[in-house]
Amino acid sequence: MSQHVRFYQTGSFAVGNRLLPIQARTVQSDPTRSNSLTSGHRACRGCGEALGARYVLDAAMRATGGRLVTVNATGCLEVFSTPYPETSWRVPWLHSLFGNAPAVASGVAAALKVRDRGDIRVLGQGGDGGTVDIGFGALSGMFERGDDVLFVCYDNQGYMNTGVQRSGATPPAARTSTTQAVGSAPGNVFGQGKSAPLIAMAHEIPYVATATIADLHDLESKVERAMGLHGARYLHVLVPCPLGWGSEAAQTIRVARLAVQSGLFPVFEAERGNVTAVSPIRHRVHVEEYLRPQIRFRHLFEPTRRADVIDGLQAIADRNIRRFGLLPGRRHEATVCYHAAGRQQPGQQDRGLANRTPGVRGPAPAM
Ligand SMILES: Cc1ncc(C[n+]2csc(CCOP(=O)(O)OP(=O)(O)O)c2C)c(N)n1
Ligand code: SF4
Repeated sequence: MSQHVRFYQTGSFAVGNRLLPIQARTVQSDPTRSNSLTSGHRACRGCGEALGARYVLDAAMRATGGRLVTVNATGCLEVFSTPYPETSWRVPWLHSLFGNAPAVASGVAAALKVRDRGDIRVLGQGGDGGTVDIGFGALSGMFERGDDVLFVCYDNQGYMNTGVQRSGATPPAARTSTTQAVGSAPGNVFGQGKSAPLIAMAHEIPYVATATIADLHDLESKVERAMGLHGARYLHVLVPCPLGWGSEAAQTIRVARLAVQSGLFPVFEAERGNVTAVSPIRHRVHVEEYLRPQIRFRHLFEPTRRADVIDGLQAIADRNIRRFGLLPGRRHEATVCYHAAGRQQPGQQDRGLANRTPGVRGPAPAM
């Protein structure tokens, strides 16, 4: 007798792997996966970047049948994984400088093309300092030329490897070693910095996406999707850093999820400058729930609660929610964005990746 099984999803809303058909299971559940970033590295406990990189690289390896070269900017990921003469990488891996990983990745792709080895794919990777700030010109050039590279930014919202300095991806009010919690507007200033995903979209490249380590199914499928395309592609992954954020090592996934649920980190996909899919917020939280577990925001609660600053951050979250249409059933500010005149491509539909709604478009939000 057949029995109807109901799933009651909680927490991450992720259905366990064993309940999914084989083709829908995660790469990490496959015992024959490449194991690209293996044990023995020296990342901090609970490092979101190590987790994100492992999922990204194994997914890319599966998507390319193991024909992959990766280029790595200087930063935590490079430093903790390759203390010479040791390495945790089990893929062809090049260390570039802090600021030139996109250019080196472009060069590798060009060299492979010249040698008629276009079957070997290229993935560049770096932290937000290397990507959003110092490597940004090289990244923009890579986008502009349409080089056949997927560039992945592991966004821990600071220059963590050298002592938690502010980057262009550090959120307002966050304390870093260069934005101290002092004065009437403590921490990083409001209104500065930039959204690399939105700037990537402005280049109208084939694929731009954001993801977090709170939804690893989604992260893997975005990597697979990106590797199924050619040309310049960009993936921006939020990876909490227990050391720099002052969050518990055991809370890394939860903190990443709260960033999404609060609206502070919108998760979406875009093709040729149009947002084509978003991950809706199913359980909305006030930004305070995201801020509280992190010491970098402690000055907003002690010695007195800074309602004005918290409200400012909530306004950013609300703006993201509105503009990306992150709450299912709510109307969003639908507009078409990021088209140079005459170059508009039709928006494309969601291709069935988990947890997303298709066709939401909006102008530049604060991320
Ligand atoms: C031109 C140059 N300036 C500064 C440095 C020192 N440096 C190495 S890694 C790093 C910060 C890396 O930050 P990010 O890219 O965000 O990666 P994370 O360590 O946070 O993962 C800095 C400033 C360098 N190697 N080269
Ligand atoms: S400082 Fe942050 S990003 Fe670097 S290894 Fe530690 S937890 Fe990971």
